Amino acid sequence: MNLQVVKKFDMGMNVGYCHSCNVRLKDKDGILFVLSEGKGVDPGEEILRFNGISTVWLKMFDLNGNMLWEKELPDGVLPGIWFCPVVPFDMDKDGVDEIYVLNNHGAPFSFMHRKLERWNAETGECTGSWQWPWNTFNERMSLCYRYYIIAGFVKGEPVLVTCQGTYTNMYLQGWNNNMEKRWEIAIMDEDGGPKASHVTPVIDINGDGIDELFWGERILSLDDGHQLVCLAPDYVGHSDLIVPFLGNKGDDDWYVFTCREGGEVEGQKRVYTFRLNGDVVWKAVDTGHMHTAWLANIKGEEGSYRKIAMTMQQVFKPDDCGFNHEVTGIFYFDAYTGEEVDYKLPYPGNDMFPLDINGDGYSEYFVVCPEARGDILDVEGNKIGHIESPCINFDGAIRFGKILDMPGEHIMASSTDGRSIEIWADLDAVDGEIMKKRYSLPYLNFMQKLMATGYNWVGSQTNCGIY
Ligand SMILES: [Ca+2]
Ligand SMILES: [Ca+2]
Ligand SMILES: [Ca+2]
Repeated sequence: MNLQVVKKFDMGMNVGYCHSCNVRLKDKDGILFVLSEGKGVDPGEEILRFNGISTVWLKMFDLNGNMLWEKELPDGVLPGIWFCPVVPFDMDKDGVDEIYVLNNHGAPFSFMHRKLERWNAETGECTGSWQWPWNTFNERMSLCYRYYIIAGFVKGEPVLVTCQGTYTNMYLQGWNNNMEKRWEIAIMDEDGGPKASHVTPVIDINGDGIDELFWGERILSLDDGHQLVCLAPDYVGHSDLIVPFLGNKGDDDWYVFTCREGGEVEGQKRVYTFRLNGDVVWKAVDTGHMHTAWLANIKGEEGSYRKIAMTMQQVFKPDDCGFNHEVTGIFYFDAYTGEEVDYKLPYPGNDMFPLDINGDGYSEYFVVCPEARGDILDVEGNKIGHIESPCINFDGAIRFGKILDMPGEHIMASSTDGRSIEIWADLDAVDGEIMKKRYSLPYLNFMQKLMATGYNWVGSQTNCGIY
């Protein structure tokens, strides 16, 4: 493995909070960074603090590290993924993305001045502004400021989706390319059923040319917002993660892996894998808040690829600053059968992110716990590399996947001085059959546009899911 910094973007400021997404510019690709010098905040009542935050900047770079433009957002925009989602998307079909930004020209909690804005990706100029829906006005803060911007295609036509709410009432609107409202749905708390996930996979799951949005354990059509299937009508809660993945046993059928955070009731499990019709393939873990999860490819018998699922169970413990997450269990399962796998790694699974850096089809791990921060492990847990970065955390620029058009999967992280963002790649990587299959679908490459909305960047949704 020859792990090197292959791209570097100088932010000209300390990087505290940062998200980014891949952008198609006029004649080249670029990356848009959404960052601030201070910390990011979450609308959760127990954890939102103003101390240590600063204004949000948008900075557009080409892939040679040249900054094309930068703009400081008004101080009403709080630096947090739920307050300020940003999505690049070519709605007018001229081959160049526009940037869709949730801006706020008023006070931090304003509804009146909160606008969906369209910016020119080449110049940063604002070319359109629309009132952001007030749907969650009467909710408490944690419920009210959970905003997403999502995008996808309906038979080649771009559809933008705006969303409000995650845990109770949820409102989604689909927009045509002239920003005429195409559809609108409301999923009300009182109607029961699953709530949203923090991640938003968009993929044409049934091959009819219409993208579907995985909205928690519901699959919604981007065409008209209707629900194709509710995977678990009897589940009333939200899901940390929802991951569509394909069978690798020759059947090439879709599975959907999910783990649940809320809605715990006796008789239901906390970790599920479904078929697309809602049939349960396997389920596991009786109780608890399943806080993170991923899928990885490990070595099976005779060098075969064995897909496993990790999930972490935790409890909230109040502390001096809000609350902490105390890990109460880490589980590994065979992703197809749910059989518990005796898989040993040197660090807790929730402190590691799987990705295929060298392209050989097996996962490597990027470690984020303090004692080994930045280490790269092979699939058996041996250290094979290291990335020196001080800001490897959930606010600090982290992103995975085929970020660039290069072999292997890549890691984005902040530089040692904390003022640049770097992309690391293995210069010896060669894409094997699994990698080629994984990226033969448009899904993961398209999701790199949705990395500055929701928690999509955590595990980058998720590299090892597809194959
Ligand atoms: Ca365009
Ligand atoms: Ca479809
Ligand atoms: Ca690998």
